[in-house]
Amino acid sequence: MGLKLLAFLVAVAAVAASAAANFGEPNNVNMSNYYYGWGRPRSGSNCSHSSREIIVGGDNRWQFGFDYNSWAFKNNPFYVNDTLVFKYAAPSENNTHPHSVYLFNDFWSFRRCNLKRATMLANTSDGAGDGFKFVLARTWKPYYFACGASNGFHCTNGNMKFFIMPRIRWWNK
Ligand SMILES: [Cu+2]
Repeated sequence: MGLKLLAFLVAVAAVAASAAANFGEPNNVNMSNYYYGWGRPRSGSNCSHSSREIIVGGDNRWQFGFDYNSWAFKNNPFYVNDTLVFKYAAPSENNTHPHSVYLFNDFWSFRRCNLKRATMLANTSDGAGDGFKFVLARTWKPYYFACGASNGFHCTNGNMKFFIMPRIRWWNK
């Protein structure tokens, strides 16, 4: 390696180190902290991140026709111990095709909206009031959600399906 290249690399490293120091906690930066902190916050640092409560669909809540696939994509990443809240009206005279929440076991059932082997998480009344809350408890395995109304019609034609692969939040471990 030429001396010029070496000097260049040292300069780049110095700039990167000072940049990292500027973004870190100002009173508490030394080289060992800096290296340990690279990529993930140190344990014991006062990060205020904690598990979140996320309303599925945001202001659109859980309804026919909203693009939940895009919603999930835009709201990534989701973390283990985050809580999803499904909000939808209970059955009534004006609501004759009420929503529900199902969990598929596998990708192909999800793709086809095949509810045969799916698990009902919430019935048509559970989404009223504060909504139905579901904690993302596991990781490395996707959750496949859908509405079960009209034998899968809301899933196939109403976009009421999405999947989430929760990540581990390192700084809570
Ligand atoms: Cu539905």
